[in-house]
Amino acid sequence: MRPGFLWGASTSAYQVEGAWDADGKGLSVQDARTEFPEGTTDFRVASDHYHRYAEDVALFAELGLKAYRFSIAWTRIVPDGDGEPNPAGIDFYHRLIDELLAHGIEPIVTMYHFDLPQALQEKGGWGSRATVDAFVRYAGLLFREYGSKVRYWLTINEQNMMILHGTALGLVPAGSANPQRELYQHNHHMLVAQARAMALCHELLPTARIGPAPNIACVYPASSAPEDVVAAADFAAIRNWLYLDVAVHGRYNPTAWAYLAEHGLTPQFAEGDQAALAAARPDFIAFNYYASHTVAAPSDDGDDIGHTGDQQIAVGESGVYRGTKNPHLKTNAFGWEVDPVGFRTTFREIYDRYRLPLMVTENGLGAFDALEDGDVVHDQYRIEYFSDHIREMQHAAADGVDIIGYCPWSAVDLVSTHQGVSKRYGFVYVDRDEFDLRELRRIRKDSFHWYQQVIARNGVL
Ligand code: BGP
Repeated sequence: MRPGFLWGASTSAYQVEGAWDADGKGLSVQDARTEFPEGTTDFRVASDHYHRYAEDVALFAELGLKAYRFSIAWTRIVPDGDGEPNPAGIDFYHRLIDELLAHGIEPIVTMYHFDLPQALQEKGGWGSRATVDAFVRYAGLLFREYGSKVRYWLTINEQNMMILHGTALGLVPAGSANPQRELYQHNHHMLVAQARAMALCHELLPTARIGPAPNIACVYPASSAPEDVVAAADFAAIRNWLYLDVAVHGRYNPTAWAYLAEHGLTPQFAEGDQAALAAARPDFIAFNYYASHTVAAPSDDGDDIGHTGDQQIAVGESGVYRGTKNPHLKTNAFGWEVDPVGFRTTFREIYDRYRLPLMVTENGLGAFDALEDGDVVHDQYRIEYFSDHIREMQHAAADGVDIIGYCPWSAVDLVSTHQGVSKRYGFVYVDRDEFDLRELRRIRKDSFHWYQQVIARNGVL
């Protein structure tokens, strides 16, 4: 890759830090969760990165990371989301950032990764415009505190997943009368919050770079039948472009807007929203990529909840599109379709549409890793996954796409959003299972040694 390429790795606060109530931290919606899809999931201790960050950063330095993408827990900085800041929480991220910089690792900061302050959630969450103002104030605080040290900012992680799977990710309480309608209003508020935060970043930190971080998937039509092709384009507009069109161009994607209008889901604009959306433009686009989706035209029987390409959540919407299995792709241990060539296509599609530099903020393989005698983890499957994806990323760069960084998921084992601690992603193994924390020892996996070589050779596989 080009000189200065940001070879990195990613985590998020609530999945890695633990210390859920330490040093004045407030409760987030993740801490307040009582039900988990796959049984007990422990975000309270997680990988205890909060207390072990120095040890972890030393491992990242040994790995050779040029960048580390992590999120700041809003509730460490402002425990109730919009009141008094918490000096101890602010200090933690200063220490983490200083440690990274001391090792020559560029910090890439996500401002919000699924962990809305519970106090804001109780006042209506993203359904309330007060949350927009709270986010912008929180953003200002981050820019003022860390702006002299942090060059790369990400606004909101996977906003599209929060909307598309809103009840699962806890945005809208189960039992709401019209969750979809509420979610698209939440979405609009997040888009406005993001635009205002980007504008504020540019005002306060003229040399910083800021961008959105959605999950973007390659979408295939199930066949060359024209109806399938239209359904795939509709799904891509609803899943991908709705979010990026607003972030980049300040206006909704017309296909997605037509879908919202047809289903009675269009959000209410308040005075000033359109101007706020139009006034901000990102400096780059970050995206998370795990899998592709294959989509067919809706069926006549109205049963369109079909197959899922990833996230364990069915894809399909009656009368709009139906998810199908892609016969050309293999699946991982959790049923996610693995599609490295789709990664190349996704780079090209995003770059063609927006002509902004691209950064990958997540890409990775969840697996049941086994710790063997002698403290080794032979995760050859992960090495293959990453080589295939890095190779395709290099093809995309050769195709002319401007790519500035690659931060796979995850730097170190952490708690999976949907599937607890048995599903692992890290280059570093954390010795614990669901109920037994052991000593949370860190063990370098085979993929650690492999990625170390890849970085040292600037991507030569
Ligand atoms: C993304 C999230 C991450 C991470 C990843 C893997 O959607 O941004 O937080 O969890 O997916 O998902 P999972 O943990 O469910 O396998």
